Amino acid sequence: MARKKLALIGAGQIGGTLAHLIGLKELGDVTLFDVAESMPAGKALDLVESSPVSGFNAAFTGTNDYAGIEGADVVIVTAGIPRKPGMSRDDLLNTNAGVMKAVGESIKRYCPDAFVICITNPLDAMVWVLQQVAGLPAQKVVGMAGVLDSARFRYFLAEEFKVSVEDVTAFVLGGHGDSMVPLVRYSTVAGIPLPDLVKMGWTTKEKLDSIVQRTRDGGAEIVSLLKTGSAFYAPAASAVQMAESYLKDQRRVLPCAAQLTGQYGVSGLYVGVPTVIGAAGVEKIIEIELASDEKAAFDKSVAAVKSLCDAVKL
Ligand code: TXD
Repeated sequence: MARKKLALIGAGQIGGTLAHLIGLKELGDVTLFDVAESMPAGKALDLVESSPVSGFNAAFTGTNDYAGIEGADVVIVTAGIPRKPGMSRDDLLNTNAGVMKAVGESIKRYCPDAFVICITNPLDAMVWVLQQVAGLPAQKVVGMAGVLDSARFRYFLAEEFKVSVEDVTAFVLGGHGDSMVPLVRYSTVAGIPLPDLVKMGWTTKEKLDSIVQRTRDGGAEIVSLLKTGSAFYAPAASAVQMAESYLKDQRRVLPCAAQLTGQYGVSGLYVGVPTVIGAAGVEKIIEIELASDEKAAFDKSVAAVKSLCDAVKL
């Protein structure tokens, strides 16, 4: 069977890390695209020269011509500008919306059957623009944020409980912004919900609240430490997990920005919700029962996403 093809639109910090992880997991051939002259070709060559050492077989190419993404099975979009210290995710809105328009038109032209994962910020608005411009079915276009936000939440919880990160599950709903909704009630250590762990004396409500806030501020914490650029290792690992679930039909239950068509009382917006990702893309949107305070927080997050989308000028 021919190797799959993954096109990475944006070959910067996340794009290069995506390519490396895809190679190490031998998910398929990789085409890196960027507007930066010859940089994608340089990264592709450097990466594929690592293949004899790391033991993977794949063709890696870099291009400044969108035609290079022709026939891609998966497209991962990081094109645009990242945040600088003091900038909010929302400050990137119209610059990156313009980039998404060009990217969407190229996907429509060269690989309309692809599964598209958008990473570019402000994520919930960018994936919405991308799907509209590309004209692909909504179940084939998702945003990566929830896997990253829940990974951060899971890591902080594992640190607090001194248990393996693999035994911590976490639920994060809503937009990829300060209003994201980490759901304590549905997050667990080996199936034991966090509220029970408080009763068992493993932690306190105050500690959990500070972990929730640190999760919300996860991106800003990295940005302030790096001084230039934003997080890229965990975002790349998160998007690769989504791509792998699609390519291998794993049907992972992953929090993604998916287009809602009435679920949670929302229509026509992309919001972070639990989804099942398989060979058909978003195969299911899981609609959980929210308590009144959780619903209020979710609705606030949806309102923040809507105001971002309303502010997009294409
Ligand atoms: O969870 C999430 N979704 C977020 C997303 C997590 C972290 C970072 N988040 C966002 O991803 C970030 O705010 C940016 O919007 C993207 C990409 O972040 P990255 O750190 O990879 O940014 P870089 O290193 O600046 O890479 C962006 C590349 C860069 O090489 C530019 O030359 C290229 O995008 N670029 C373009 N490529 C194609 N077409 C156009 N128009 C273009 N403009 C810039």
